[in-house]
Amino acid sequence: MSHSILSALGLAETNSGTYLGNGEWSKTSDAGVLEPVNPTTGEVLGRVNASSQADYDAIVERAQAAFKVWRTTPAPRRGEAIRLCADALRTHKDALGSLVALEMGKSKPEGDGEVQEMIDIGDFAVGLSRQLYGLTMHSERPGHRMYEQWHPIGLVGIISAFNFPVAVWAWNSFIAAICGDISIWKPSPKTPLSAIASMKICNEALNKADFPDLFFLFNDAGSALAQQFVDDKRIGLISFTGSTKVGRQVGERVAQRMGRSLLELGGNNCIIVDETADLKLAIPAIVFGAVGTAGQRCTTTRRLIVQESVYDEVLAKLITAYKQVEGKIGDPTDPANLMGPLNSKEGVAAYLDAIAKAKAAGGKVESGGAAIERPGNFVLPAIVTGLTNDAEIVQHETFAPILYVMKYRDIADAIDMQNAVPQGLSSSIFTTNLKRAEAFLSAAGSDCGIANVNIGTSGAEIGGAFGGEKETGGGRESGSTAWQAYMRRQTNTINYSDSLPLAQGIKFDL
Ligand code: UN1
Repeated sequence: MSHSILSALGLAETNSGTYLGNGEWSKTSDAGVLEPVNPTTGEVLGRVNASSQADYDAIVERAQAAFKVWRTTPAPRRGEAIRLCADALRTHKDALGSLVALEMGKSKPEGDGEVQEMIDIGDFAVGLSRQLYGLTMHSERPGHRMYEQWHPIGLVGIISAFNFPVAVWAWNSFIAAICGDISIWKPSPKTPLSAIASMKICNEALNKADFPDLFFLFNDAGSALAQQFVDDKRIGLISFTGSTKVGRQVGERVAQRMGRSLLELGGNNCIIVDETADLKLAIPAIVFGAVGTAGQRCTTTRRLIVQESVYDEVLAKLITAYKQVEGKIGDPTDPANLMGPLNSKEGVAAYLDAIAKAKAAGGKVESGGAAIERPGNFVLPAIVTGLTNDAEIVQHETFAPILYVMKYRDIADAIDMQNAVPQGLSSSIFTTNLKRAEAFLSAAGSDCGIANVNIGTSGAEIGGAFGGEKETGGGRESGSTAWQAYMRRQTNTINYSDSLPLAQGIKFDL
């Protein structure tokens, strides 16, 4: 089964982890090997030869050469290149969705959904390639025109995480490409095969149509090349998705060299349910948010704050729904399953550690709370009650399906609780009360980058800007005006008069 998924995408038992451009994959075989593990069985899925220093040097040089051509290619023509990538992804959606399910461990429908996100951002990028608008200003001087334009910044470095092994690359690289940039990708060492397959699909489509190389790839056996990447002055923007701990280091180091960084770090996302909420909507939204992707989305629902008058009813309904999920945990490549394994053994250890800490702090495990006795990294999704929002474990993002359920009396307290965590990614309220919904969305409401009404915290559409505040890192990627992070803004003033008036009315008579 795993063999047929790999071979459908042209992957072999041993693969090069380095795409050098011009259809060329590096032959390096002495820079270490990555061995991604099937999280469902614990078996090694395949081997990936890591990149050498020489590979890295060649990639950056070739990317710089490609940029010289690409930066003056008309943006709508750049859009055409991405249209071809999106079309190729449509052709390979089923196979790539299966590979994501196999290697990452998310369910097959979610793996397909992740590829759909790539296709959607591709379509968005095509349209955007005709809409990289700058503003025109009225000059204070007669006979002068002022406007701004957006130019590409050059090379974009993408460091992505295992949980969205392909979509986050597409969010960054497709938008960067229509902006005129060339991107270099270092994927998670846990999901290199999904990265290699994505590169093959997109670069083959580009090569066939004689486009220059827009996307490069390297895999690092340790962290030496990744560190060099972060410190490399030739990389104008580093877009990093991962933990707050590592993201803080990346942000500091990129700032040290006056580069730009785009950080997508941890979340501690919360749903508020008030006494007017439609529970037919709220319960499935909470369950998908908390259990989907086995709790390994940065947008996963980790906290639930329920008005005290409906608390017992909501908790009972959730426990019933969790029992239904428990019957559908298994091989993620089987589309009948709702939940697969955690991606790694470390993920299981973090889950068990968080459950132990929650219990030690006085928490009660209402559902789940244990690993499942079978091969692979399977756990039962957990519901924990009895902790306060300021408990240390509740304040912490554990990348696993653990939901802390709490009570509130007044909506103002619920909003304060929602905001009282270090992270600020996604948030929702379930209510049919218009005033409460608007208060939640107001400047005095949720402090997150994403705030929703009557839908859950996860599963954002690509059309909006994606990202969050505080320890989530402040970056925005994907839709809306997130493209501006991949370009440099230039203000232009043109004098078409016969005199040289100075701004601010300054006189400087020679
Ligand atoms: C992530 O978990 O890193 O909003 C990204 C969502 C997805 C993206 C998540 N569209 O849940």
